[in-house]
Amino acid sequence: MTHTIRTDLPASTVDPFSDDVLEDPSGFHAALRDAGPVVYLSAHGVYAMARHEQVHAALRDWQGFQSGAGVGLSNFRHEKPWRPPSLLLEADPPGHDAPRRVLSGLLDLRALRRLREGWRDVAEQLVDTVLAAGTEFDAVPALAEAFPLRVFPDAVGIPAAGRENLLPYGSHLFNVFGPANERVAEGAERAPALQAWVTAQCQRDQLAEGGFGAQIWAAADRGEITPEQAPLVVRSLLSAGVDTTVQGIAAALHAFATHPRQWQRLREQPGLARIAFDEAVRWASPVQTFFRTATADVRIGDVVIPDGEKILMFLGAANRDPRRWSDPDVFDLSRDPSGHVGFGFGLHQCVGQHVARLEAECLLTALAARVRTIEIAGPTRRRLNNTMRAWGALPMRVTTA
Ligand code: OVM
Repeated sequence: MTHTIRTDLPASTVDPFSDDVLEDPSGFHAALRDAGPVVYLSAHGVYAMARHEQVHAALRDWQGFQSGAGVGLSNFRHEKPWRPPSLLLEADPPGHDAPRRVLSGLLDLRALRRLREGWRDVAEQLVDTVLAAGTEFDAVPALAEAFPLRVFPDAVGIPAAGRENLLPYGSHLFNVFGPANERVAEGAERAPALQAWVTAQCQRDQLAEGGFGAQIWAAADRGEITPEQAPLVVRSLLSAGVDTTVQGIAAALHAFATHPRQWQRLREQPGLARIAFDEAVRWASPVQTFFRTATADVRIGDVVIPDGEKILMFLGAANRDPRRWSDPDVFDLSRDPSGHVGFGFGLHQCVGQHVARLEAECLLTALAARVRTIEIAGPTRRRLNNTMRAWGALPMRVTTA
């Protein structure tokens, strides 16, 4: 691949999607932030923002930095998308707005109240079962995967069969936002079957009465979206709602296992569970990056980003920018994490964030009532992904209360 060479702005030759960077991006993130407000990434011929101020401002400016040309490296102005684009994530107003309105209505705090009690019971049961089996376990499958997979697909209303496809589907989907590297190649073989399975779950006759899926179809009956849009809106739930919450919860568990005093604070004050989850999302940024595309020549300081160029937004770097946060690398329940960009910001800010917070709150509260101490019990392992900062294994040892 050849790209225009820009010599008039700070540049980096580092590939943000290489194994080394994904394993531990902190040094690269610091270098990007320090290089300037906009940095050219010659490995992919794209621009980058890693400081909180610029990332926040660009995410807010949906007119200047569009999503409709794709939020991955692939530019839909020139390349055919690998799947029909998301009506929310990969869309701009006005088309974006009706699907967004339907989902925000279904997933707002009030609408989720009916789920709280049941999810709390499931969390308590799950934690009791895990603890009954022993005080050493891998928290990724035992808790971080088990809890969302137990509550969320039921809430959407998809059939039980085939749910084991959700995580492999998500893993590939989040890889494909990056370059066509070996991670994408490894997932390519299974991708068509996973895609077909997900598409089939989005049809009206598959979706249980009362679930989010059926409610999306009901919104189509009321004319709020078209019947053609309904399955794609359901698909957004299945795409954005599983890996993200799994890895958000994994991040919170890892944070507490490595910050024992913060765990004690949560135990003393379980009402901190929601703040704790947002602080974990700031601290770990499970969704690390998304691209935008410049809709005109845009000037940032002395740099002009030309129309049509891709800009990589480093959410994880912005969330640890010392220009914005004091002691950014410290996981601290007494900080106010609001303003973090771990859920994005602006028009596209995570429409499922209340679902994610409710899941995390239920699980953390159930754990805090039963577990006195948590520590890492063996070698942890990352699951490298082009978009997500994910855990593959988190061996933990707990003592019970
Ligand atoms: C979607 C979608 C897919 C992946 C992530 C996401 C974080 C949305 O299909 O709408 O948001």
